[in-house]
Amino acid sequence: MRTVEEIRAIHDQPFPELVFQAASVHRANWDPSDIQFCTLDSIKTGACTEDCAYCPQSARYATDLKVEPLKEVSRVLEGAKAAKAKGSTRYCMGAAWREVKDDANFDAVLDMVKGVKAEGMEVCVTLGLLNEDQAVRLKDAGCDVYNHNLDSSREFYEKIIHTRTFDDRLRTLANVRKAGLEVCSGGILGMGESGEDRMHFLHELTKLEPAPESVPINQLVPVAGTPMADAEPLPPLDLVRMIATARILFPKSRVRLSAGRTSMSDELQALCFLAGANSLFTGEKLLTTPNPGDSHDHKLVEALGMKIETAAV
Ligand code: SAM
Ligand code: DTB
Ligand code: SF4
Repeated sequence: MRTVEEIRAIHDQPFPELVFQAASVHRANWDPSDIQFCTLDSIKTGACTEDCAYCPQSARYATDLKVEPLKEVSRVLEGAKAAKAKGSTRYCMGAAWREVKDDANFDAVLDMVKGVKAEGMEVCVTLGLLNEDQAVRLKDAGCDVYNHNLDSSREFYEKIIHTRTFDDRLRTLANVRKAGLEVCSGGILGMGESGEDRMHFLHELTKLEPAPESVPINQLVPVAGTPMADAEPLPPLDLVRMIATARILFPKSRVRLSAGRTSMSDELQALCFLAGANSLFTGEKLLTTPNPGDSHDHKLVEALGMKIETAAV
């Protein structure tokens, strides 16, 4: 495992060296022309008890958000079919919950998992904290992946979230692993974290063993009403450096260029692909905020002569 200093040395290389190294690692492990399309579905929206300072779904902030209870299973399956028709091979269902409870809602989520799996898609869910038994139930229902982000360094995490701890997050990730699910874990950039926080965040991710199969890198989507509404925009080259460093640290993982793409130029996204990003969230919406949309993404992939990955891996 690399030290924080070693990670910083990778990250701080001259930009051409860094991107070349990342691109070399990328092509040694993946087809660099391939891009995975994943689609998000917010199956339960808003009214969350947590106080995550970046999140429009927290009940504590006055955001312009329509709160919605758990979606019906049939509506979720319609969404999955539509996403598949547009090239998506992974369907990721997110709930604004602090934690999973053993109730009828969880039973309904298990039915959603079974239904999406039956469509032949990779199934991912992100439901907050969970215990080992709940992780096993997800696995048994056919779930492939659990998303649970570390979000930032331990130190910065504890400044922006007070209703649970970094160690709670790590415990959930351990439960996910024990159940044999794949791990999807990454974070958010542009929240006001320091460069040091970013290095410690990556270091925490490298401490997960085995490595997460996917690493989503989100750029903060600043939402009016949240404490981060006026955060300074992330310098675009900072994003590319973090994508490239993640690619080098996680050669065999998917590095997903996640939230924040509506404020990125096509050229910036192309640079991220060159630096090793090989997965996107597609569709008109992320969970609650806008996303570039299918026609934009199909055009972008075509303009770059890249190809959408066709089958779930
Ligand atoms: N409630 C569950 C949890 O927190 O684990 C699952 C859903 S939560 C919305 C999933 C992830 O979305 C968070 O971990 C965070 O990384 C990301 N996220 C939330 N709000 C965001 C924002 N405004 N900009 C970028 N990413 C955001
Ligand atoms: C992840 O890392 N990013 C996605 C997914 N995992 C669940 C969520 C992004 C949410 C952005 C803010 C919103 O749309 O509410
Ligand atoms: Fe709730 Fe998840 Fe948003 Fe935090 S990130 S407020 S836990 S939905």
